[in-house]
Amino acid sequence: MRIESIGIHEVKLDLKHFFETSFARVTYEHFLLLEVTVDGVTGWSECVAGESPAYSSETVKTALHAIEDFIAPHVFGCAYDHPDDILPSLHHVRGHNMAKAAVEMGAWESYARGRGESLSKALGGTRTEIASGVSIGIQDSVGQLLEKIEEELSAGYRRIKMKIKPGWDLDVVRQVRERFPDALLMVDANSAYSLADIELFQKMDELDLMMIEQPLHYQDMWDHAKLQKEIRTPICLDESIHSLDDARRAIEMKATQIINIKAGRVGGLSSARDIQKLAAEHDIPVWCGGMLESGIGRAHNVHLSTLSNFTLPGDVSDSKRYFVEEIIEPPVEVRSDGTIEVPTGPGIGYDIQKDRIEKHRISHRILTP
Ligand code: OSB
Ligand code: MG
Repeated sequence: MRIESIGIHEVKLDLKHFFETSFARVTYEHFLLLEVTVDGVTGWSECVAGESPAYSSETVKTALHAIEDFIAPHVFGCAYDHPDDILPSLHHVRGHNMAKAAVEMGAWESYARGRGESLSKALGGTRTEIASGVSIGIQDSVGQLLEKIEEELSAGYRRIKMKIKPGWDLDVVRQVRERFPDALLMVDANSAYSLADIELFQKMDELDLMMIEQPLHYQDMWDHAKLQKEIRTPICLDESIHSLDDARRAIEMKATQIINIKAGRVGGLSSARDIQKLAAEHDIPVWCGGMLESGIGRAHNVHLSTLSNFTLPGDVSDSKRYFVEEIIEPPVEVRSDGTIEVPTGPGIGYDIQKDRIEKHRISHRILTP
């Protein structure tokens, strides 16, 4: 395999509704789409680095810098046997997982297309449909949150994740639980708390949550292990896990009982596949996280979710919840039973709408050796 060129489209898409986490409220997404040509076949991917270094230290600009100045020049000089070889070949570039993942995922998509098989099949996935959950941001009022949850449950979603932050936590979640006694509920704190908040999480134990996602610091495992000893509700790590080794350490330390896997955060699809396998060997279930992706990143998530240890509903939901205009056809659709059918065509199996990408594009470059 030879990576011959990398096209980079920098895009901004407006969200239909703001999305608020403990760290920020966003009204649009600013991201990169990559066209990676390998042996004459072009694959598409999405870089999940955001405009600001809020979820992780990577940003759109750092990803552009890392890809243009370090990652692309290196991969152009390599002859690979398989997409699995790309991430290890970049070991001399520290960090920048989202930038590396974007290149690797584009190469994976090209690899699957070249073989005439779906990305799911190329990855070794077995599911023909995946179970879908939703992530609901912090709202302006509890009434608004209850209304949204009602809507998503009637649309068929299998589980509801609520974002929490200090001041929007126990009391809000308690009201949600009272209103929806049987729903599968979980919360995501995006690192907004510390060990000083143990009592708050002990009180949450009464609310029958499936898990608490990343309550503590974004680089921590040790304090999560300490917190887990004090509460019954399983902790699920997101921000803290960037590699197979991180996953192993978190499991050994008992810092996580469930793992949220995002290919961008862990350096690509090969790493994501390896983490779900390692987790299975320790009876740790995983699910596919989301980064408010457009259709291209969303489609990658659909295929990744078909691997065998993705046994919990993920944050991979219907395209129509997100952007004013989607850039793939058909959009990713969730059926009334809360599942998404996995496309069987080559690669991601959705058609990329280049005219729409151009319409929302703010820069474009093509990197070649
Ligand atoms: O922590 O999982 C997260 C969105 C942006 C950044 C971080 C996260 C999220 C989500 C949204 O929870 C998931 C989605 O619907 O894409
Ligand atoms: Mg999260």
